[in-house]
Amino acid sequence: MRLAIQSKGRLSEDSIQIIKECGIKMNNGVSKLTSSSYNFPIELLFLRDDDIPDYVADGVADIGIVGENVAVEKGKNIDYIKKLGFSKCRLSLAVPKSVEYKSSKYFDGKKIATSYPKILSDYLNSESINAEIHEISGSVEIAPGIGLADGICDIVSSGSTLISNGLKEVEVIFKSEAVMIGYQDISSAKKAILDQLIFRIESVQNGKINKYILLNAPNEAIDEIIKILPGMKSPTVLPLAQEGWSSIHSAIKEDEFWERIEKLKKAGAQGILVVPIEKMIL
Ligand code: PRT
Ligand code: ZN
Repeated sequence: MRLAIQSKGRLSEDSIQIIKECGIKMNNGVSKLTSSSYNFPIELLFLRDDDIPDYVADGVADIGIVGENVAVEKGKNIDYIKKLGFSKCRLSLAVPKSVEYKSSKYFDGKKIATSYPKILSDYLNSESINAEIHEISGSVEIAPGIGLADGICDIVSSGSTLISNGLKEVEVIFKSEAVMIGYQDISSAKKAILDQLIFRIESVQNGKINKYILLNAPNEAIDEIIKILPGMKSPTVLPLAQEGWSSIHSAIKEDEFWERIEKLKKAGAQGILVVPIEKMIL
């Protein structure tokens, strides 16, 4: 099965990382274009991100990892398999900071520079705004300053590029993150490999959002503590060497941890340890 990933850029490192975390080991081949694995039936194809949707739509690559912004902009016939949680960004409209902006109606009759004409025109149509789209391929943020456009539609992450170009973000029109896309007519043999890969990716993702928690508590407190800990099924309770005390083990979502910790302490928990989980199979 062929997986297309970005050869060099913002998506590359995390795309390779996800493969590594799935236990897939790559051969150090001589080719800069492809690399195959010696312990999983997969071959990586290194491409420019803009080309990935085309390769996947044509079935030259069976799956690919690309920003949703690029996948949707290309508008190809591809399957959206899975969001991957990295390279999060947004596509936003921005105007010079001196503009008194009240609503998206501001853009009626205006000129907007962007590298994302499709996503922008879908947005403008949905808002019934009649604006002129000026497509440029790079350095979109300088367009208003040189008189090329009244506003821009571009990728924003921290927002510092906009600020340093005297612009302000006024509308978020699309939210993006890295996604796995797939060829629509994938063979059943490759689909089986893909299912294995997805299973591994989900195990890694579940591991990342959960923590393993261990704590000690007097036996009288066990029932209450178990109510506070959601756990995978039910927490493990092991007797401690000290009479009348137990150790309780469970998994807890990282974002639930801080709100529950106070309750656990009040219920009598002591010596609380929270450790990372590498993989979690539900
Ligand atoms: O060479 P190739 O064509 O493969 O790469 P590329 O230069 O087209 O893409 P690359 O590597 O820059 O980005 C790949 C993907 O990363 C994008 O398609 C997005 O899905 C995602 N991504 C996440 C970003 C950003 N964050 C980002 N901040 N892509 C671009 N930016 C740029 C943006 O264009 C703007 O110039 O960063 C600037 C804004 O950043 P802030 O932090 O100043 O707001
Ligand atoms: Zn690109």
